[in-house]
Amino acid sequence: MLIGSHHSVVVGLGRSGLAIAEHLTRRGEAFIMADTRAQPAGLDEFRRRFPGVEVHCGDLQALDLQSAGRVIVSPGVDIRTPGLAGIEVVGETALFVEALGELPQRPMLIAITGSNAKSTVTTLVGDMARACDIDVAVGGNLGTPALTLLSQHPTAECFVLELSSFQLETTPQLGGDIAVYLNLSSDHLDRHDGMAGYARAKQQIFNGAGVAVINRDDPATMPQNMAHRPRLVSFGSDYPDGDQAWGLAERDDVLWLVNGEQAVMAARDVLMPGQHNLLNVLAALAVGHEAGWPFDAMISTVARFTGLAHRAQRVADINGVTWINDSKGTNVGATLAAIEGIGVTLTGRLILLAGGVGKGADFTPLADPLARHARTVVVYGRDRELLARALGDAVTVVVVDTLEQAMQHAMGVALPGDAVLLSPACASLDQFDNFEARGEAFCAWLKQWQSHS
Ligand code: UMA
Ligand code: ADP
Repeated sequence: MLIGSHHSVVVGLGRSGLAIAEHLTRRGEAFIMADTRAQPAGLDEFRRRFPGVEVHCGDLQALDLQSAGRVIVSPGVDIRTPGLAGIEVVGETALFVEALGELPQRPMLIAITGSNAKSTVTTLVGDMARACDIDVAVGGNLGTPALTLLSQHPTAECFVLELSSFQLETTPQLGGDIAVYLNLSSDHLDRHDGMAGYARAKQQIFNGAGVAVINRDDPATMPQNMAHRPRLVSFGSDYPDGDQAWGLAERDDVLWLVNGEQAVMAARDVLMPGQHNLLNVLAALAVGHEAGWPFDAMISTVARFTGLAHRAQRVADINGVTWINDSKGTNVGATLAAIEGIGVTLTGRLILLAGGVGKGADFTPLADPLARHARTVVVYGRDRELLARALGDAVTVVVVDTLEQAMQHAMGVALPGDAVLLSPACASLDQFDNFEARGEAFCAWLKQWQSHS
């Protein structure tokens, strides 16, 4: 298909593609929609909503993308796809940034990335803003595309965006007033030519940033671009040095979240379990403080925030054993944080349930913390043998087929004071539709078990 330079091409007919299509239509800009699948799910609806727009389905090499005005790709589309490779592309977030700059009064932009904890911190920051009576719009990778947020909340004072590496990779100049980089661990390596490419994409969070909020415990979160130095604010698990730093400190046997010398709130008032969640709260407080929001409203928001479903959520207490649903633990970094974060809080030991699709990850970093905190690891699903081989020298490993069998085994071996933790370190797709379905199956089985006992 021949494309004129006055036509943009939008690739990916999903949520981002629809948001881009609506945005370009509002601006009266001509575009063609493309999707590499022969029958993308939203095709009929798209044709109904955009009757005049040409749609191309299938191989992108059939399109002459070189001559297109702009090529705008959805985050799920690999920029190395044949036909796209070598062509300059932007993403939906880049269009959002452009549109934000055209507003008469530019709202505040808070951008949050990291391998793990993005959704938790983004949601908490959004809740804090609302508690401070800020007109705020919250979305991005969390669910609602940034351009949709902008059309729904044209007068918002503040946008809080969760951004994935895929979204950052196609956003050359983000310009966040506050840019937050929570942590880096291995994930999505198939999309970024390995760890270096993944880390490079994440660093784009700092392009044009005013303030960088970084993690002192994770040096990979430091801005690397020497040509642009945002002001640094840090959080970490140690005692913070100065008022640009947030951390943890014990005072009279009580653990506090502190900002420099100032004790801000007691750790026991944080409802989400585990030390990793204290770090998440520190990051959110640091953001809110930089945004100029008052402490009292932020602290009471934290004290009400129970966390998101499927993220280290306590879901049952049966005969003194706590059952924790961390089904969103789909990579080694998340499971590591759950083991360390929850393990230290127990009087007993952990029984970890792990397994599914390992995405080629190296599971050996889990061995040491499991040796310290676990009674048993029960592995199930497609990559159970890989997990068993990586962990078997450090801890007792039991191999079963399904999550339900893993739960049955855990029920038999757990002692009062223990916690059974579902944090699979793997994707769920071999046995479930998604991580939510896996977490719901875990909770449903527990309910059924409780009603029969
Ligand atoms: N498509 C192609 N070719 C491909 C891949 C996809 O044409 O090679 C097409 C599909 O046929 C489909 C469309 O692209 O029609 C889907 O686009 P998409 O995969 O970019 O998904 P969206 O619906 O636009 O949702 C995206 C994010 N999805 C991904 O990054 C994979 C959503 O994050 C995000 O909420 C949404 O934009 C709004 O910003 C989801 C996600 O899984 C939750 N994110 C990853 C994660 O959190 O780990 C990064
Ligand atoms: P994301 O949006 O980055 O996937 P979520 O908030 O959905 O982040 O959490 C994903 C997983 O990461 C969950 O298993 C959660 O328990 C775990 N997690 C939460 N906080 C941290 C942290 N500070 N470090 C590592 N993992 C974490």
